[in-house]
Amino acid sequence: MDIDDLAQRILSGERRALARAITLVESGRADHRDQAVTLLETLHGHEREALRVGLSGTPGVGKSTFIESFGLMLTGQGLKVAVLAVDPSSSRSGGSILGDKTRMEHLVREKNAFIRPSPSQSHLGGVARRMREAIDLCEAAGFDVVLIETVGVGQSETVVAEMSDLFMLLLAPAGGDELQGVKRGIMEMADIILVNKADGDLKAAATRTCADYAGALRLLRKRPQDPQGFPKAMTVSALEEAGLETAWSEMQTLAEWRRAHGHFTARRAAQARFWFEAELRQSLLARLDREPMKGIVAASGRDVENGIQTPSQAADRVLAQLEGRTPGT
Ligand SMILES: Nc1nc2c(ncn2[C@@H]2O[C@H](COP(=O)(O)OP(=O)(O)OP(=O)(O)O)[C@@H](O)[C@H]2O)c(=O)[nH]1
Ligand SMILES: [Mg+2]
Repeated sequence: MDIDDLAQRILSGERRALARAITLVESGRADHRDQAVTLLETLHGHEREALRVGLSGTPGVGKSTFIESFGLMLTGQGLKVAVLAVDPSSSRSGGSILGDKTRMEHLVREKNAFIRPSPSQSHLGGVARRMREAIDLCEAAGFDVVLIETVGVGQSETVVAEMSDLFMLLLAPAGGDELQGVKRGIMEMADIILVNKADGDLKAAATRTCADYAGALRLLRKRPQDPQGFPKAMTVSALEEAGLETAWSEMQTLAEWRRAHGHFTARRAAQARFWFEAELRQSLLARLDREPMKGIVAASGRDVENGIQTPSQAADRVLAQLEGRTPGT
């Protein structure tokens, strides 16, 4: 594969080249990994800054429908929109892929849109790296907005928030006045809460739910990266395409304020650092699972079992091997 050629085609915004590059970064093959690393290095510094918008919500809340309507509104304004999905549980069926593509049937056909379903990888660490790299590739291809969708399970929200400039939480109207058991930590990450399905019979409930969340948001500790009035809650209807323009203008207001006050760049810098450290830790652990370290770890484990070495002694010896130093020094 000619990596320079692929890089040029990505930079000129060719969607097929982008798709091919994402396949490359997703691949588990060592030679593909080398090519992916070369490609990302070639493109590094040529990316144009997109607005990265994370979007999370429980199954059925309307994420795909929202992205379809919202994405179409953006492409209608002449913007280029990429949609990426993080779904660590997608390996369960491999099915959310097809599901999403059919639910986004209009956006799929838009020439200024690019939709990439979840990879069928279940390990969140691997998913996170692939996602970050896919975002970089989308920026190299000149997309204006990158929407990163995740279904709210496990740690995936945190992962998505750590790679987004803005983080949206999508909620459904609740029956009574109870908050929907949204974990405090997730509320704290949200920049804008979108109460979806504010239409028909659900409209009144959506308005109430929105007011409840607006109240709950006011109780949270003030964050330095927010202007007056943020984080905020608002109602939308993905189905009836209502409130989408307001949502977009709120996102832009927030992004512009953060840009003007240095928070935008600072957040990206902190995220880059976070991912560096995450990757370093993950790579170190992976080395312990590979030969020759794997065998050394296993042998040390047997020594500890048999009382030949203490756990600390054995751990130090293994690390000494990794670092190329004499144990105990
Ligand atoms: N009334 C109403 N229904 C909606 C709205 N948005 C989505 N729905 C419906 O809610 C159901 C789930 O929508 P999806 O967009 O598939 O939800 P999702 O969050 O992507 O779901 P998963 O991919 O399973 O996590 C579908 O039947 C949609 O038609 C809305 O704004 N109003
Ligand atoms: Mg969906």
